[in-house]
Amino acid sequence: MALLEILEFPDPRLRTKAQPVADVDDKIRQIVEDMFETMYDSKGIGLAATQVNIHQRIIVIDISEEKNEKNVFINPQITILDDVPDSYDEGCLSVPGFYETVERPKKVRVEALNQNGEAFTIEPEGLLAVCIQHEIDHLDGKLFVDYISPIKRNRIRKKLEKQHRAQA
Ligand code: GNR
Ligand code: NI
Repeated sequence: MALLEILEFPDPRLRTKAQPVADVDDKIRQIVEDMFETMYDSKGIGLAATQVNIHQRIIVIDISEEKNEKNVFINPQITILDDVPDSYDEGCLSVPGFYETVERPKKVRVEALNQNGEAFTIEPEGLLAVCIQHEIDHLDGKLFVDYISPIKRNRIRKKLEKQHRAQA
């Protein structure tokens, strides 16, 4: 078990495109466990491997109140089922303290492997659909701030850069 460091915007490593997992082995299962530990410790509902500087296509999510519903998505493939947009006030552990409304397709299908390497398909709606799309974006080097105006994005970037300088 280990807590991993979460990269913060505008760290350029968050722009890395993650590679597919070739084999769901014990090493991958260890990464998944460390990602859950890190996500729960940070009070997040999801975490993509990119955020902890591991550039493989691995996502963990738990949107339950009780924090007892682990969902693992390895090599996720997404299909938009309903292009009708749904807006949600999104936050991100890599953009701490900032929330902005983002529109995404309301209904998607996601095919992925679980931590045992077994394929499964879900058709999430609501918060789970939002979260999965947010996490898959991370694996492609994308952040929710890419959907907001450049003025707002630069304001957030400057505030976080200032915080990072103060911490250094
Ligand atoms: O903890 C998180 N909450 C959240 C709220 C609305 C939309 C998306 C998210 S994901 C975020 C954790 C995170 O940064 N995952 O990448
Ligand atoms: Ni995020």
